[in-house]
Order: sequence, then structure tokens, then C-alpha cells
Amino acid sequence: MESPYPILANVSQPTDLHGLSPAQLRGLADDVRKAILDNVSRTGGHLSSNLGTVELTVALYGAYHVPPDVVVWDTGHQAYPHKLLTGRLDRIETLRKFRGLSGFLRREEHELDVFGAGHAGTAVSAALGFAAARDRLGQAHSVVAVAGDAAICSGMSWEALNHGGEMGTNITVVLNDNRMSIAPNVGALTSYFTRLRSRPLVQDLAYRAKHVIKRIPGPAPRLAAGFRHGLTHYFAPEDTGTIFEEMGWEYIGPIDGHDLDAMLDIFRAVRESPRPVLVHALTVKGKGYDVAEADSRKWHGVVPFDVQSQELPVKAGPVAYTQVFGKTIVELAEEDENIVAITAAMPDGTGLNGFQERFPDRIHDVGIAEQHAVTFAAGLAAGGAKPFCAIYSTFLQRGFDQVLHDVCIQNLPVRFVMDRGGLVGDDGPTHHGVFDHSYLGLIPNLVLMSPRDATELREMLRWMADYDDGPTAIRYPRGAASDVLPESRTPIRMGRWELLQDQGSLPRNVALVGSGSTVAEAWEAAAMLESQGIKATIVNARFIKPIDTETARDVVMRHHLTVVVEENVRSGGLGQQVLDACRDLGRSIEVLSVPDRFIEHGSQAQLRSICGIGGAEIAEFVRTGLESSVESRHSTHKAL
Ligand SMILES: Cc1ncc(C[n+]2csc(CCOP(=O)(O)OP(=O)(O)O)c2C)c(N)n1
Repeated sequence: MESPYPILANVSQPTDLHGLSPAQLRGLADDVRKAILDNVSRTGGHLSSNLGTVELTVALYGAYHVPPDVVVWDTGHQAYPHKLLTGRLDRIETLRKFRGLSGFLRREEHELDVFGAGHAGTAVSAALGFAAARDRLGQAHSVVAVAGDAAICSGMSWEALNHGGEMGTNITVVLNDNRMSIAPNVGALTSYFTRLRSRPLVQDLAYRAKHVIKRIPGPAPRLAAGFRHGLTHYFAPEDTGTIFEEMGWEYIGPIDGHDLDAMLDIFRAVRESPRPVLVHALTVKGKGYDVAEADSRKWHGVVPFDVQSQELPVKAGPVAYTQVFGKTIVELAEEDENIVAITAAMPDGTGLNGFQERFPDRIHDVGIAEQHAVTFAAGLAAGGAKPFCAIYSTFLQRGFDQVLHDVCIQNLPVRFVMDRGGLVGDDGPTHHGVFDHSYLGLIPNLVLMSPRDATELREMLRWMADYDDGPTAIRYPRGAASDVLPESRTPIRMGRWELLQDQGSLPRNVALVGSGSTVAEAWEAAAMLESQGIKATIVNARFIKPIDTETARDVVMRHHLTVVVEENVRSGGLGQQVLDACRDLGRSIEVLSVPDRFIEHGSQAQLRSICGIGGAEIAEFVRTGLESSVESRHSTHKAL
């Protein structure tokens, strides 16, 4: 049967593109776009960004010689065309599924995923590293970084542009400018890019450019000499010194990032440059799929959908933590005009979009700039405002020193709100928030909490809003807030846990200590154990820092076995704190946590199960643990 993607089906590596005619390359781009749409509609994933990079990727691989040339993709969420052009068409239907293709780039997945990503703003730095290694090893290939207009605004990209302009070696940065982050891009640089966009397109000069290039006699060396005099000179009439040129980069652009022929010409020329070049390509997010072009924000990351109906399924089911935060922060801000919110390019993902609509002058979207977001929040707090800084757990890792140095040493009341704490599911290892118990738990002054359900999140946020004595943080998981837990609840008090169910100290009883999502898992485990005659005391460790030492010691003392369950790595986590606090009690304490390795992508339930922290796994662990401890008590008696 003929493939629905006839040209793409015959491409297994980028150099295969070199044998294709311009018309075939255009056909290939159509195949790639169709393959993305067909497959993402079945698997879910990042749609709009990938529809926008189709021609750009075909042009890069048509012009560069990959390998040995190197292409580094920033973030990696826009690299599905790269996956398709590097022989992964037959596996694209496994995208983001357990043991299937990653939604980002991974060195383990393919040799041409030369540099893994998931967090934004790393490509220019990494590509410069490749270029410096090439120069050191006396090699001659070209190096490219592709970065979006939001990623390029991140601090790290500018640190790299600063460095690269001085290094002055062969490297091309392709600025993939679609004017969008996930939400519309923000900041002064974005306005600057808009001004650059208004220049005449390079294509309008293509005729002249071609003639200029043709007039430079001889092949590459002569062409390179041309570059030494400044390529911009040949391509752009208004070489009035863009910010990039001032920093030592040639600037080529703007260029229509969907004009395959023009891009092929430009990339072929730029490949030879002995100096750093930035190519400014204008693309359209969602290109080729009307609804995604019209609303790329909605279609940035999607669940499976029907291509024909052009509609995303409406989410049903229990309320998500993100929505609970979004609603509560608006209520709190109605009551206290000092409250301001900060997001690092994620107003939708963090749930701050409602706040943005209601209080447009009280939200600061700082762009992909988590480090700045944290220190900016510290300044706001020092200046007397009440900042709520909402950053996913995984992205706050970027701001670790800022949390420690700017917020916590000065004991400033910044409120951190971290969505996606724990295993996030299909985004995989770059996005799991399984380190925050550890990286925040080790910092003095910081109070860290995690809610067991939606109601507790609301109460914690209220408690946090009233707490002015120092920095606070709440972490909660991706997805629906659990509803399996008892409705009765105790008020939040600093550093105090909640005893959800107390079964007393009979020999076959066990104590389960959970925090956040693992309280529900412990609850489920308790129900399973009950049917096997094992009763479980359940503790809601709502404060991860400081822990409730009194309750921990009391519970551990009264139970033959205490199991702490946390959706975080073991090192530096809640379990280790409990072990430290109860070491002298001579009781058994076990810790179930995320193991010391990077966890793959898959569904959250699958991953919890693999990590041994799902309800069924907790129950099984307790059952075998109790049996073996009873057996060992028997054998000790026998030996005596
Ligand atoms: C450090 C970090 N912060 C936030 C994100 C979440 N994020 C993923 S893609 C994206 C927008 C990227 O926009 P851009 O670089 O312009 O690429 P485009 O999707 O428009 O192609 C954001 C904010 C991230 N991946 N990394």
C-alpha cells in the first residue's frame, strides 16, 4: 500500500534531501505537515509550533550536510519535523507514549538528537560549545542553533550571544520568529523584533543577493572572503546596525520562513560563513491548519482531536489544581490590593489567565526568565508588595540560587506557587517536578507545603497570603484534584500535620505518611489493606518544611511500621527528614519515593506505579513488609 506520505517515506536521513528537486522538496514539506497533523491529532502533543517549522527544517536539511553538520534545537517542542526527517516516521505514532518517542529531543533516542532539551533557552549556548569543540579538534563542519522568539529572549540566550559574538567562529542561529511564546510573546526585545519585521523581506532582494553571490568568483573560500566583508552588506540594504550586528553577529533577515526556495539559498550561503550569523526567519505558528493559525495559543499543546471537525474536545471531570489556584488567587487579590502575580511566560499553564483578565496591571509576565522572575519577586516583596510567583516546579529549578540568595537569605515573604510538582506524565524527564522537596527543603527560612486536595489548596493559599514572616511555597501535581479523601479537615497551622485516620497501635497496623498526591495514594492503599485485615493510620504531611516532628514521632512510636510515601526523589526529601527526626525511636521506617534515576515519559498512573508510589504498590509493599517482619521476629525467637 502506498504511504500517505510518499516523499517522506523515502527519506531516512537529512542528506537524502540533497538528491531532491525543488518541487520534490516542496512535496516533502507537504508530507511532513500532513504527518504532523495526522499523528498529533491521534497522540496529542505540541501542534502549532511544529506546523510552523516545517519549511524551515526542510530548508536546513536541504542546505546543510547533517551529519557532520550539527543542528541544535531549542526546547525541542518544535522538532517533530526534525524527527520525521531523521527516519522516525514509522515510530511517530508512539509519540509521548510510554516507551515511545519523546516529545522533545533526547540523545538516547537518536544520534541526530545531538543535544537534549525540554527547558527553553539552551540552544545557543550548546551550539557554541559544539562550535568550540569543532575548532579545538580541527574539524570543519557547520553548527546551527534554532531558537524561538521567546526562547531567544531568555537570559541564557543573551549570555551565549554575547559570548558567540566575540568567539567569531562559524555558527548560525536561526531565530524562528512567530511572535508567540505559548501566549503572545512579551518584552522590549519582542517590540524590537517587530521593528525588524517591518524591514523589506530578504526575498525581495533575492535576485540581487543571488547575483552578488554569483559575482564572487570561485567556490567556498572566495565566498568566505565575501562574508568577511559582511554578509549583511549583500542581503540587507538597511545595514544600520541591528543589535546582533553590534554584538558581532551578521544579521540576515527578515526572511519568509515558509519560502523554501529562498531559505535554501540563504542557508546554503550562510553555511560557509566563517563568522557567526543570525538568520531571522518569520514563521506562522500553526501554519497550514486554519484553526491553529487563528488561535495558536489554544493549539500549542493539544490532546487528541478530530482533524476534520477542527475542534478540541472539551475537558470534563473533576477540577484541576491549576484552576483552583487560578480562581483562589483572583479572590485573594479582590480582598488585598497589594497582591501581584508573576509568571514566566506561562499565564495559561499556571492558571493565571483569569487573573490577567481581571487585573491586567497587577500581573507581570516576564517571559522565559525564571531567574529574573524570582529576584524581581524578591524586590517586590522588599518594596512592600505581596508577590505570588507562579512557576512550574521543574522551571523553578532555573531560579535556585535566586530563591536561596535573593529571597531566603533575606527572609522575604515571596509566595511561590508550583504547579506540576511530581510526575507530570507525557512530557517526561525534563519536566517531572520530582526534586522540589529536596531543592527547596534544604533552604533555611523557606516554608514548603503540599495540599491533599482542592479544598486544602484553597486553604493553604489563604494561609500563605496571611503569612508575612518569610518565604513560602506550595507545590501541587498536574491534573485533577483528588476527591477520595474525607471531607472533615483540620485548620492549617504552621508546621502541623493532619491525622486523617488513626488506627491505634495494634501489632498488624501500619502508619502511612503521605504528602500532596501521595495522601490519596495512601488512602487507596489503606482501603486495599483493610480487606486483608491490615489497618492503616494515615497522616497528611501537609508541611514538608518544617516537618511536624511531634506528630511524626508520636505516629512512628505507636506503629510497628511507618511508611513515608512521596512523589519526589528520596535524597533530601520528606522521608529522609522523618528518618532523621525519628532515628532514635528504634521503629521501622520505610520510604517509598521516586528512584534515583530520570523517569521516562508515560501516563502519570503508569509512572507512579513504576516508581512504586501508586496505591496498589504501597499496599503490596506494606503487606510483604509486615509479613517479612513477622517472619523475622519468629526466626529471631527461634534463634534465641
Ligand atoms: C525554562 C522554561 N520555561 C518555560 C518553558 C515552557 N515553554 C515551552 S515552549 C514555550 C514557548 C516557546 O516559545 P518560542 O521559543 O517562541 O517557540 P515557539 O513555540 O513559538 O516555536 C514555553 C514558555 C520551558 N520549556 N522552559
